[in-house]
Amino acid sequence: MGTSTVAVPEARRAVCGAEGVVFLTGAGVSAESGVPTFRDRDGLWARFDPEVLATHEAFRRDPRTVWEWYDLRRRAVLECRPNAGHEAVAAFLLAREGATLVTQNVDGLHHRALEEVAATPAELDGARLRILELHGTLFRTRCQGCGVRAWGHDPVDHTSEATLPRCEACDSLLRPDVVWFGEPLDGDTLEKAFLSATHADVCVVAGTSALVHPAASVPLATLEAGGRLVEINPSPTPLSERATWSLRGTAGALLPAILDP
Ligand code: BV8
Ligand code: ZN
Repeated sequence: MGTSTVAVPEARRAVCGAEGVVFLTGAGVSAESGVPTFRDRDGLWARFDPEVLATHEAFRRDPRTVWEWYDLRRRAVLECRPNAGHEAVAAFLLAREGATLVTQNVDGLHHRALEEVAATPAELDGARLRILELHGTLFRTRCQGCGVRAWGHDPVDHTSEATLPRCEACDSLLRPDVVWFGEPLDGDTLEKAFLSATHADVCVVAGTSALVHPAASVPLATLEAGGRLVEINPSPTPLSERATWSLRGTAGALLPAILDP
């Protein structure tokens, strides 16, 4: 397992020479865009604890505070821009039909990078289908009653329960269309993620503490099928000793170093 920068050219050769590549990204990939990660929470939502608020229990008990947190995150993310790491992955996805991106992030920055990098609408549509958002997205709501989903990033009036968004069809409370702790992930999305990981020659894991499951098990599917693992993270994680190359550095620097043509 190479951890020095000598390993970067080797990892680059493995990724660029691979038929099938699967990416797993976490909040660290968006850190350089100014989106605070979950575990080194500072400023903006230091006063909100994700492991308390990102639960159905919290939403049942206090939907107003949960919507306040998600509305704040939506507006913070809309002020951010994709960084060089997002752009390198987007360009790779567009150039390689055998590449799939599995992300835990709900900030939509991978999709925004794709829109910025894509040359034609057809290319964009093809690559979009190969982005799997395991934990949903900040920019969709889901009805608690009838399950209808809707895109949107209008500000939410969370000043009282009476002003929270409700379903036009059945008048139930709308929730953010994300997967909360203790909730199952979408079966079809999860199946596609593990299928692409199993068929990948290389898995590139970037910006995740690899603590949240089942997402953190996706790279293990590549290893168990005989593939190799490149990890990009300034700090070690539970995946580091399993990685073929565990590169200490930021996603904004190392993803372009590994992926750019
Ligand atoms: C489920 C959406 C079952 C909401 C999120 C014990 C063992 C194993 C599992 C469990 C367990 N106890 C409980 C569980 C299950 C639980 C879980 O895994 N808990 C963990 C905390 C132990 N999992 C679940 O509940 C999942 N569901 O298991 O359901 C089930 C089945 C059937 C029926 C009913 C139930 C659901 C998990 C999804 C939770 N939702 N997000 C929202 O976002 O508001 S998870 C949340 O954490 C985000 O998606 C986030 O992405 C994710 C993981 O965090 P990371 O992305 O890794 O971010 P983090 O801050 O941790 O790390 C950042 C990393 O970046 C660091 O390593 C840092 O060094 C690095 N970094 C920093 N800067 C940079 C950088 N890297 C590169 N470049 C930089 N510049
Ligand atoms: Zn409804």
